[in-house]
Amino acid sequence: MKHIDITISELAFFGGEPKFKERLFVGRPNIGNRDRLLDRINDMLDRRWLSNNGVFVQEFELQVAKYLGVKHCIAVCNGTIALELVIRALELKGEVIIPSFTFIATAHALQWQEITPVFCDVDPKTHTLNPWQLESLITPRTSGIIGVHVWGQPCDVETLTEVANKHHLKLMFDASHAFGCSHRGTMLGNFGTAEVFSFHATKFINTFEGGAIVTNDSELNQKLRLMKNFGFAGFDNVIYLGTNGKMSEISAAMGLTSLESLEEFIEVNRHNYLCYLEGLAGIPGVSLFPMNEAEKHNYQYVVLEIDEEQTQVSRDLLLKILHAENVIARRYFYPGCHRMEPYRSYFPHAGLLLPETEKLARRVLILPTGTATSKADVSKICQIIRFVVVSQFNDYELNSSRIDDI
Ligand code: T4K
Repeated sequence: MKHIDITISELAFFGGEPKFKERLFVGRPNIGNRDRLLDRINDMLDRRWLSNNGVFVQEFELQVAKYLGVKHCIAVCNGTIALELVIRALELKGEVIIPSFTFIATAHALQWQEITPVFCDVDPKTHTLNPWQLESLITPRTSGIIGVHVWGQPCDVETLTEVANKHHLKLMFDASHAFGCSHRGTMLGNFGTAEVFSFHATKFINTFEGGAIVTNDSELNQKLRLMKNFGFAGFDNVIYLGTNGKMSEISAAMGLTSLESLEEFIEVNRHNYLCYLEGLAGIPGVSLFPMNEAEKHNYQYVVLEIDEEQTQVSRDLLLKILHAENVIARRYFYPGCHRMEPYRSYFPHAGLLLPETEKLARRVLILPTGTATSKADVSKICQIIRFVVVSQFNDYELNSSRIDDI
């Protein structure tokens, strides 16, 4: 690991030159084999078939289903529409229990259909739904549960399934982060009645914009296929209420190209993760969310947890210092869905039942990874963090009002 010398005054936060000339982003897209992509785009143009269940979409659906070992894959235009479609197809209504510690789309997909998201706390170890608290939130209006495999970490699917069965609730999963991850040897995508993936540009497998629903339920598959295409069953024949959730051919072309490099992307992510682990080892109060090496994982989110009492440097100060160095780290999912509109106005006291979510939202920082992030980048990021937390920074007479001013 190449060592860089840093002094306080050289930090960009205090007016020094940023350590990175170009900004380093979380969620920089993986591109894959450009020639393969361009060939596919040329084929698509030659065929003059750009959308509506074209050959690339069909091939993409087959490959995703095969990879996950699931019966049906329905490719759609993004992960949010995928959630909305499943919620509607399962006839969820009234209240649905979800974690507040998730991307806002999980909550919005419900509220959009006038279903109330009821926010449940998460287990601080796994960052996923706490099934024990969940049971206490069930009311006569509850119709379902949406677990989120946040960071690709599987929910406690066994307990959630038990609770759902016991109370006759529908169970689905938002697996937006979890393509390529397994639970007890089975690929995520096989749990609940249906699971939803996002293939947004920022995901390690991307279709520019895109998503997919996977299910082993053949009846649900038929229904979803109608729903994503306005309810059309052949020319001029609408037999169901639907919307436009179709994936385009150019998206599927990108998806197929992405899938060809899947193992390589995972290897790069894993390598970066291990470099972060090594580079951050031993810094008091700084830890990386652990990845279970016994399972398949995509390693697409590098999740740093800052214990402010130990570091004496707040997560938000560290964020500002990294941003000044052109490392655009992110605070997913600050401040928690319950503190965002419209939920903040609807449920102003929701935070009282969400202590772990509130703590997590204050301690998590996501660091750049993926094919656009090199080993040298990771090393430099780690050294900045180490310097800020461990070395002279703590001795430096930095008064807090000065930090607040920035
Ligand atoms: N459920 C969960 C649990 C999710 O995490 C998400 C999406 C969904 C549902 C909904 O799926 P989609 O409908 O999006 O398919 C980003 C993504 O936009 C979002 O897809 C993702 N989760 C979320 C975790 O991260 P933002 O608000 O951070 O987006 P944005 O545009 O700031 O992008 C993040 C960074 O990526 C930027 O700093 C710049 C970089 N970037 C982005 C794009 C689009 C690039 O370098 N190149 C690009 O082309 O939400």
